Amino acid sequence: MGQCLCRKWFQCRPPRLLMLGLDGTGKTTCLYRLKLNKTVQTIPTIGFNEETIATNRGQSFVIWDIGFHDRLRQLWHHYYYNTAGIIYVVDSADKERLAEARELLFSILQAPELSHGTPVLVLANKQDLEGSFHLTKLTDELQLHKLVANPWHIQGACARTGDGLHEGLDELSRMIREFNRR
Ligand SMILES: Nc1nc2c(ncn2[C@@H]2O[C@H](COP(=O)(O)OP(=O)(O)OP(=O)(O)O)[C@@H](O)[C@H]2O)c(=O)[nH]1
Ligand SMILES: [Mg+2]
Repeated sequence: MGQCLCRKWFQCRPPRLLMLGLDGTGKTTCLYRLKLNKTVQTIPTIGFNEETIATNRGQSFVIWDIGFHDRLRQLWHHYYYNTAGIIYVVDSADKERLAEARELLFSILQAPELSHGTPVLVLANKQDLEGSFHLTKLTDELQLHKLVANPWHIQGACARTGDGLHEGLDELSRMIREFNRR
């Protein structure tokens, strides 16, 4: 009975997206830019933030922004069940951590709950910073072409202005619709 109610509750809610990425890439700033259309002052997220966000086309998603804190990362897999899509946030100007970002992305997508085609939006955030990598370079560095089991899209973004965020979400929404049709 309890399990049945729990499943029904999940089914009534808008599809859930997980926002993941290394610490300080701007996940929380992206989330609240989408929600409030302003730049919020953030501190490293302990636990997670949850907000319901509507796309330009009126599709709603529940987005969970999960902190990167070391101990929390070991719990990430508990959130993978019933995830409609991943928003993977990268700091486009942090060239020294791109290899780490790539390894993290590939390790996330090895999880059985996500490895069967869960769509991925890579948000190349902080495009406003001088020296930030362009999308083609980031695509190479992150080796996105090796992601064959998961449809993916890379979108340049700036959480401080909101540039690219809704475009990225629209594309993720399209990939999720396509995945669900199959
Ligand atoms: N210049 C610039 N700074 C940004 C942008 N997005 C976020 N920041 C800054 O990056 C810093 C970290 O942002 P957060 O949103 O806290 O990062 P986070 O990914 O949530 O970090 P954790 O919660 O520790 O995992 C803050 O100082 C933000 O203001 C952006 O697009 N451009
Ligand atoms: Mg955060």
